[in-house]
Amino acid sequence: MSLLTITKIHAREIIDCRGWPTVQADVWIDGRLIGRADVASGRSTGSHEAHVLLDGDPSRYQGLGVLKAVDNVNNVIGPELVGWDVTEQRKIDLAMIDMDGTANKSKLGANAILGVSLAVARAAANVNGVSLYHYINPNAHVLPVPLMNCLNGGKLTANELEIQEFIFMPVGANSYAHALEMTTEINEVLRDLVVEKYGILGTNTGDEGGFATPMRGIWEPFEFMSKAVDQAGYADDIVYAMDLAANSWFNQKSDVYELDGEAYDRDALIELYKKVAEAYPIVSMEDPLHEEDFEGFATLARELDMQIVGDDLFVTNVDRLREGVQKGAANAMLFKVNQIGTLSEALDAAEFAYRNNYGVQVSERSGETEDPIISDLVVALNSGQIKTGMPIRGERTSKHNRLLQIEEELGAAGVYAGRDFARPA
Ligand code: 2PG
Ligand code: MG
Repeated sequence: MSLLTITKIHAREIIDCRGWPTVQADVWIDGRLIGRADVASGRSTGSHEAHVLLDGDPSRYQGLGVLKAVDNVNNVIGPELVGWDVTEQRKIDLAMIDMDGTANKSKLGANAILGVSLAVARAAANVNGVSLYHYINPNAHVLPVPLMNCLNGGKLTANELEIQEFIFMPVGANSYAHALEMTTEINEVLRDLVVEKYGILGTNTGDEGGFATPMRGIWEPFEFMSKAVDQAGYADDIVYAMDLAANSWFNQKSDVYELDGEAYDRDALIELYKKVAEAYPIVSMEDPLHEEDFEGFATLARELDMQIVGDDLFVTNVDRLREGVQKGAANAMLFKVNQIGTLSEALDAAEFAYRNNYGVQVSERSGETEDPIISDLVVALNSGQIKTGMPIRGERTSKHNRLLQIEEELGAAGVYAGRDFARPA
């Protein structure tokens, strides 16, 4: 037995920021607990994501318990991996894929497999005495631009706004710390503007910390955001983005998008996007069309001079991304480890994206825990951009605070991506 040998793997059921159960996994090396990781979960999920194994037992957590997934770690995966070298990430991930044997990890559960995969990576970094981002990539050095989704709608709030996330990006900041400073100042102005028009209840927040104000349509949120940015004095430093999560307001039966009382076919919606992009400096749109419309995503990538990100479209899956690349659909991939279920496969997808000149945007899930692992992953990937919620809820602040630590750790070697967020130099 070497000092790198896994001696025990143990999982437990914990809760995420919605109070829903999820998996936490521990990896022991040489008789000591060395690595721990939590699994995040989505609410506005793509239909091609890896399978989250839930108990379905209505007597606990309305069926949302994850004791079966926990049991699969403790009694199936764990015993099999005892004796393995913790630094063999890829072999371990492949072994779990093999043990599961299904295309979407539905037997053991992507939540079980991912918990182990991430905890193994953490343990390997810790046993080597280095930060996780550095363990994954010794050349990691890019601090990402945070995508601040300050006005929220869709499935992540209780308002009528169809579009899920209205985002500002502090590209003119000179560091991550400076980006956070700008963010807070802008958000406080935005809060005042919201209260002025909608009263204090308008500042209740959604799952990711943005205001869930009863706004409507696509124009009003931009009016508010740009006013807040102007008043805060940052007009030259801020650009805008959206996660439209268009699946959730696409009517499959009638093949139209239903937005603020109007029905748009694909072409009409693209025309609307063009108009909004003429009026505001929008640099990135995620899921502007429904998850099967590769053709429409290709039109957008051709006709709009901005980043088009596939989330539900690609689900961090190399096969979906390959189809996208072949068709010229979008030009960036959202990176969510739990969409695919192992760290190795998610890294494969990012590498495939880069090789085909697609950008990579690392993302939170709406159901997060305090575990800041995506902050290490975004730096490891030198991706240049992270979507991780407004820094006003604990499960979101943990990511921002981890990035502040990493920025300090990297010191002069670190570079804030700024305006190069889509393709950091
Ligand atoms: C998204 C996310 C996170 P969820 O659609 O991008 O912002 O939501 O985790 O619910 O899929
Ligand atoms: Mg999304």
